[in-house]
Amino acid sequence: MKILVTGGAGFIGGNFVQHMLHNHPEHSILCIDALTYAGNIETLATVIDNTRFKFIKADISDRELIYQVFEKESLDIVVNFAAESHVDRSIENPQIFLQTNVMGTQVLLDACRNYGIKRYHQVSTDEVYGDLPLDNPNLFFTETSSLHASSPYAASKAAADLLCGAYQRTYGLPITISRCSNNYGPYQFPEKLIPLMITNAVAEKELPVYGNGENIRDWLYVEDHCIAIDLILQNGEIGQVYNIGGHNEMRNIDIVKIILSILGKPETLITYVKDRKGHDLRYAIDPTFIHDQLGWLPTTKFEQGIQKTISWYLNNSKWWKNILDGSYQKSYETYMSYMKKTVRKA
Ligand code: NAD
Ligand code: TDX
Repeated sequence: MKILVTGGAGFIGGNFVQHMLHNHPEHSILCIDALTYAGNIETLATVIDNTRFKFIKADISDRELIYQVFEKESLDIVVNFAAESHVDRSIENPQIFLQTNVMGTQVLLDACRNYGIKRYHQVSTDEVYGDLPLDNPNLFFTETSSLHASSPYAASKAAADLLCGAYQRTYGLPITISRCSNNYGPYQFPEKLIPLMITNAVAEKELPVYGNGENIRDWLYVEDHCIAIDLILQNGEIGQVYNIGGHNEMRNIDIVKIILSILGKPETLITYVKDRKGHDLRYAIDPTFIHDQLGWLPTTKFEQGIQKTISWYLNNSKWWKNILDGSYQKSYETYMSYMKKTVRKA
């Protein structure tokens, strides 16, 4: 099978590309990514020479270019990770979120209609359900919970999900959707809670905790998310939404304290700052459906996952330091000149 992975130079997409190439020698992967501020070709360093992997720099909302890609490559499956993904940025500037997350998804769906694919999978988020109260731990999001997006980011993801559902029903497109809780692990851009806290703690900089730090997120190790999507591609039911989460709810402040403790840094680095506008209180996924239907369960416990993640950031400081000093944005040109060199040699 030939799989198009969009957004593969980002955090989860990059982990998914590695997961698929490693576990499925029968598949080849074409990755397209616009290399926005969140995309980093260095995330794909371990696969760039793989003969079953190819990278094209492209914006999913560029209809002409995307159609050219579909025309040229005989694609079987599309997995759409490409998105503007940071809630705080969506509060500052919602426009690009609608452009990429909604219009970009529509271009991909239209391309799938025109060129025929076996499966389109939309990578969505639990944020489309809004939030849950802090004082009722028995409430969880299920696949039938109603959509109540709080941030422009969440609204754009919910809009894309509705579009996917509509294309499935109206045009019979073979679509599946997954809605996952907060991911953590290697290659996450250091603007999100866990990598920001790790990299700031290493540098002994302040750790900004929004509000009182009591908001709750349901953390999932990124490899477990990749395994779930892999299973949905293999055995998922067309038209179905799958919630993915690990029953691993934690308060932000507790996460920050764990990171400081593992790194041996003082809690005096914690700085309480102004709360995020519209800040969702609690996310919590009920993963019963994907467990019953596809046998999926998360395998990495938080205690192991956070140790592995911190070790990864300590052992790969070049990856995130290149981001912090901006030099990662020159990596694509280096990659291109490397590719030209290998073509000339051949
Ligand atoms: P990320 O920001 O790390 O990566 C996004 C990637 O998409 C980047 O490589 C970026 O260059 C690329 N991209 C952005 N706009 C593009 C465009 N117009 N065309 C092509 N590529 C473009 O995001 P992530 O955390 O890896 O999230 C991946 C997907 O998973 C997103 O759809 C997100 O909504 C969803 N999700 C993320 C989480 C999480 O905790 N990170 C949880 C649930 C769902
Ligand atoms: O500096 C910070 N301080 C802080 O207290 C940051 C960056 C975050 N926070 C809080 C806000 C949230 O309650 O930590 C929590 C997690 O924040 P983010 O890492 O920004 O994630 P979140 O807003 O929960 O959204 C994430 O999960 C769902 C991803 O970014 C989304 O792409 C995904 O859909």
